Amino acid sequence: MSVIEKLSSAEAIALEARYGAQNYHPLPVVLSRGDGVYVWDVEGRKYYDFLSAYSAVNQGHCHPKIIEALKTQAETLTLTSRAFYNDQLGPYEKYMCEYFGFDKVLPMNTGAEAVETAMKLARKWGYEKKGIPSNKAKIIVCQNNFHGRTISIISASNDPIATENFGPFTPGITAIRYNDLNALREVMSSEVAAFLVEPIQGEAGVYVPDPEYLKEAKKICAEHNVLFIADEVQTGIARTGRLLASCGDCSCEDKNCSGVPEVKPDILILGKALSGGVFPVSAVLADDEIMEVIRPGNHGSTFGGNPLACAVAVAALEVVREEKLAERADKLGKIFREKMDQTLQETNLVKLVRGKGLLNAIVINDTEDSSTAWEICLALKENGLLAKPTHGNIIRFAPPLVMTDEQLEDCISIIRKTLFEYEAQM
Ligand code: IF1
Repeated sequence: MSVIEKLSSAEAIALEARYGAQNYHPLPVVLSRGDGVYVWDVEGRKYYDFLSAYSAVNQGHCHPKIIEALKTQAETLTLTSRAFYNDQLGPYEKYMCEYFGFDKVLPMNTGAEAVETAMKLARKWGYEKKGIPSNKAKIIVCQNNFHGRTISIISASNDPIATENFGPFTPGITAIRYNDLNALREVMSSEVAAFLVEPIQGEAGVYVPDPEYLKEAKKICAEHNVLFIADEVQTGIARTGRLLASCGDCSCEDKNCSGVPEVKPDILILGKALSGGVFPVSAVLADDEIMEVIRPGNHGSTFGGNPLACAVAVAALEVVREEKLAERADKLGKIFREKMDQTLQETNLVKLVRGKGLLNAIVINDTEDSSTAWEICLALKENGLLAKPTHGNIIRFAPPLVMTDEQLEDCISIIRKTLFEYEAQM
């Protein structure tokens, strides 16, 4: 008999409280099944998933094509380590490079690992190609960023909850204001190796920069021989209505285009939806001139580039193309923001709606330390839709991109109804 028996929600929550490190404060819902845009709790209640595991499940829960690839590869070969070649990695790397328009890919597992990889790559490039004096390389980041949880990455964070009592921190990181080109110009120097940026700041509350920001930032970096690194772990892979969010600053109209001629990052970081949320798969892409500084022994990971991950990622990327998910996200996102803008006129509860594609947020008309957004999320859950507040007064809305027009209409009705009911009982 399995050690894990069928539990009630209350029992499952009690077990996590008793035996799990308390590093999260989840919404009180215990999920046991997912299919497309839906998830079910252990009592059998059905919900729309409006978080998609923080944009990892862009292709929808348990997508049959991705699960089929997982099953087939799992029965064949799962892990070899990079001490030996495997027959999935080469074809995967070719597919990735052609798909995103880069010479080379470095496979890793989690988003944070891929960000770390990009930072190491940028530093090494800085010393060996740019000629930065030993141990002087600087990486520029933006205030209110979120790039992950390792010590070096939190060294770039200004969020006290993420950083307090985790020092000492990694040196060589300077934070400037996001969406501020002058700040970027001012910080440029012969010791700067790279500028690391989220094309849309996710954790900060889905903060969309001015049009042309990325394009201009890339230009400034190029003028100073500084690498432009796009962290598209959350924004990438069709979420924002383009294959990559950096494409949004480009004049090309092809939503599935991966050439990114004007704002092609020097280093591209991907994770999350690269596997459709099936398995931790992340990647760092760059052209030869940069990636060639990495030599055997410089970097690696036991699981990075494992055959199971490769097979799953190829299937996940095929789904994005076959089901035109970038176009769906673009179309549904426009409908969503239009309906939410209209809702804004009808209630005082919502101050602002912002986002791109299906990465959106509403700002609740209350302070950051209020419980209003949390209570609205509890009410949304009661009405069959799961979303999570961020920064106290912001609610992020990021459903799977496989949603139909009718399902989106249904979700908009649930959100409107919940907001109006909540306001009425205030
Ligand atoms: C958690 C937020 C989302 C990311 C970007 C790297 C990573 C992430 C741009 C690291 C991860 C997560 C992790 C998740 C919460 C979350 C998040 F609320 F913090 F901002 F998505 F919206 N770069 N984002 O957004 O990737 O190592 O986690 O695979 O629970 O901490 P990872």
